[in-house]
Amino acid sequence: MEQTFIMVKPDGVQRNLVGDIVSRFENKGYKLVSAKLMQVPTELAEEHYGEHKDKPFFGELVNFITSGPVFAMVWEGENVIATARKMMGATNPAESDIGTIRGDYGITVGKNVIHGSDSPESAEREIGLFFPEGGLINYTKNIDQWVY
Ligand code: ABT
Ligand code: MG
Repeated sequence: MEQTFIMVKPDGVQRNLVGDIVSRFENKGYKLVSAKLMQVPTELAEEHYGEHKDKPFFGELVNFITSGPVFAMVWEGENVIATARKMMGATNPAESDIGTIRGDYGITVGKNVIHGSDSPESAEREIGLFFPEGGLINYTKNIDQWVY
């Protein structure tokens, strides 16, 4: 089953948006297979954003993502990579539709609340970078067992 890397960025953690963002993915029907609150080391930030290393905003981007804890997650489900990007909305919150995470909570492109892998290759790479220990949980959900 497809998996993607989703991260609530430092602005989202500071603004208490972790619960809402987790709820959106749960309510959509996706399955959480790993999660942790972590401080991103500078080397990991530079590696994660390697594709932007020659851009003028690279330094600011690395400073931002290492400025406080992030909430790193792996979500699983059919078409989760592309659907998560739709749920997040456009990179620039000024252009994200209302109803998307960035459209509802973001204002500027430099601090856009959430990250999600943009392709299967990125997902595999980013899950490896942020969860090098592996240990993604393989389990089946059975709501009927708990609802009477
Ligand atoms: P990420 O999920 O952070 O990768 O964002 P997304 O994939 O939607 O957008 P990309 B293009 O990968 O942007 C990466 C980060 O760079 C920031 N950025 C981007 C700027 O600050 N200025 C710019 O002009 C552009 C194009 C936005 C993204 N992250 N943050 N935080
Ligand atoms: Mg990106």
